[in-house]
Amino acid sequence: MSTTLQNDLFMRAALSQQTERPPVWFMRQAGRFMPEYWEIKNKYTFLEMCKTPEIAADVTMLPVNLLGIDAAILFSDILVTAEAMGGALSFEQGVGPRFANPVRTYDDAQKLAGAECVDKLQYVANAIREIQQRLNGSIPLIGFAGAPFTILSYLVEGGSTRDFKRTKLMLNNEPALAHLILQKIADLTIAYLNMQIEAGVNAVQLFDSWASALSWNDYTEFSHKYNKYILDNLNRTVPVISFAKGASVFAPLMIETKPDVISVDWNADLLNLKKTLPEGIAVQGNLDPFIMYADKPVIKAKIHELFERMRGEKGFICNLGHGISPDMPFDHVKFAIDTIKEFRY
Ligand code: 1CP
Repeated sequence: MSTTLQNDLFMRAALSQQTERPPVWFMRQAGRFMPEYWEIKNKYTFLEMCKTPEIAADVTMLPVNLLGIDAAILFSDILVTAEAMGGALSFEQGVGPRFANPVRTYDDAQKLAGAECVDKLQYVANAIREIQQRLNGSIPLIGFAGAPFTILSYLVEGGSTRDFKRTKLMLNNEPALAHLILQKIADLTIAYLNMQIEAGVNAVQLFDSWASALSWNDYTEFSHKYNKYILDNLNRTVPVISFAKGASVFAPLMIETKPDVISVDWNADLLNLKKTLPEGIAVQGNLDPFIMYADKPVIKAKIHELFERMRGEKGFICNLGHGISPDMPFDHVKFAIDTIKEFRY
C-alpha cells in the first residue's frame, strides 16, 4: 500500500528504510492549539466529534491542510474502547475524561464487555473509510488504541490521575482482578485494531502513555505481557508503533513484542536507544514538546541537534515525545514542521 502513496516517507521510515529527510507528524496534531479546531469543538461535544465520521474526518484533515505533516492520525481517543466495554465516559471542559462508574470490584469487572463489543466501535471504521477517501493517497493514515494498562488506569481511577493510587492498590492487593480486566481490554484491543487495519489504516500506534508509573516487575506483569499478546495477535499487514511515555527504560521489553517502531519521549538519547534495537525496528520521537514555547531560532536549533545526532540512521520518524498542549502557539508548531521539512541529509 505504501507504493500507492504520493508521500511515502513515513511508511519507508517505519519499515526502517532510508529517507532523504525524517518524516514528521506530531501527537495531538489535531487539537485545541488550532483556532479551526475550536470552531468545530464549540458546536459538538468531544464524543460527538469522535462518533460522527464526517466530523472526525474534518478534524483529522485540519493538520493535513494547515500544517502539511507527513502522516495523518485518526481523530478519536484511546478511551473509546473503555466506553464500548461499558464505561460511562464523559469529557468535561478543563477536567478531562471522567468515568461515572469506576471499575474497582469483581462485580464491576464482570459487567465489562470484552471483544464482542467491537461492533460498537464501527463508527471508527466508518471514519477511517471517510478519511482515506479525503486523503486520496496523499499521505498515510495512522490508527491507534490505548494499551491495556493505560486504559485500566482510567477505568479504575475514574479519570486522569497523578499518582495511580487506586490502580496500584488493585495491582498490589488484587492482581487477579487486574488481570481479569486487562485480559478483556487486550482482547477488545486486538479486535479493534484489526478492524482499523481492515478499514484501511496504513499503520497503527499502541499508546501506553502511563507505563512509566510502573516498576520493572509490575510493567512486565501488567503491561508488557498484554502488549505482547496484542502484537502477537494483530493482523501484521501494516507497521505497528509502540509508544510509551517516560518509559524508554522498558525498551528491552518493548523489543520482545516485535514492533516495527518504538516511540519514546525526550528522556531518551534517541541514537543510543536505536543502537540497542535489533535491525528492522525504527524509532519515533523525541523532541521535548515544550520547545514549542521557545523562540523560533531555539526551536530550529533543537530540531537540527536531533537530526544531526540521527544522521545516517535508517528508520527515524520525527515526532514529539508527547502531545502538543492547547496553549502552544500555532505558528511555532507550523514553524517546527516547516523546519523539519526543509531539512535534507
Ligand atoms: O476537549 C477537547 O477538545 C478534547 C481534547 C482531546 C483531544 C483533541 C482529548 C481528550 N483527546 C483528543 C484526541 C486524541 N487523544 C488523539 C487524536 C489524534 C491526535 O493525536 O491528534 C489521540 C491519539 C489521543 C490519545 C490519548 N487520549 C492518549 C494517549 C496519548 C497521550 O496523550 O498520552 C491519552 C492518555 C488520552 C486520554 C485523554 N483524552 C483527552 C484528555 C484530556 C485525556 C487525558 C489525558 C490525561 O489523563 O492527562
